[in-house]
Amino acid sequence: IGAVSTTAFVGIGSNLGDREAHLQRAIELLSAEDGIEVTRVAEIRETEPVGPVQQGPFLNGAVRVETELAPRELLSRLLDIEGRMGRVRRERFGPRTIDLDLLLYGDQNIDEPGLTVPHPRLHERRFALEPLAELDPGLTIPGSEPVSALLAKLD
Ligand code: PH2
Ligand code: MG
Ligand code: MG
Repeated sequence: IGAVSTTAFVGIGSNLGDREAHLQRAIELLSAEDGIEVTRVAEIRETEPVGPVQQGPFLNGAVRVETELAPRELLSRLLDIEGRMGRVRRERFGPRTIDLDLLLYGDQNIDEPGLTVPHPRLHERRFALEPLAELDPGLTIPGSEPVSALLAKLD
């Protein structure tokens, strides 16, 4: 009660199994967490896999949350939900049933072992920037540029 709340953005993705069900379930579990309120959900989109691994297409989305949790605690809830949903970590950047990434936490820039915010690859990833722009068209990435400008550069 009375805790200060911060607006944060979480990216979600899946490219294994019932991808849509995984995204919906992840959003439900996020909403059910104490200290996290999901305030807006971006449309889910199908995206071609980006990165070094050949794999199937993703469904990607993002949510805006209001949270009383510190960044570390929020991150650990995301990882906990991934675990509860049965995510098994195999190769880096490889296929996954569910991926919850902390994209932005207020206007903070954080660079600690295991916790980099804004997400380090956000700037180059259309599949993360587009849902962010939908959630908040005027959003600027702390320490960087408006999401709209970053998207324009990817064109
Ligand atoms: N996640 C990755 C690697 N590549 N490609 C798309 N389209 N969507 C993702 O969520 C994604 C990816 C590793 O986190
Ligand atoms: Mg990811
Ligand atoms: Mg991840």
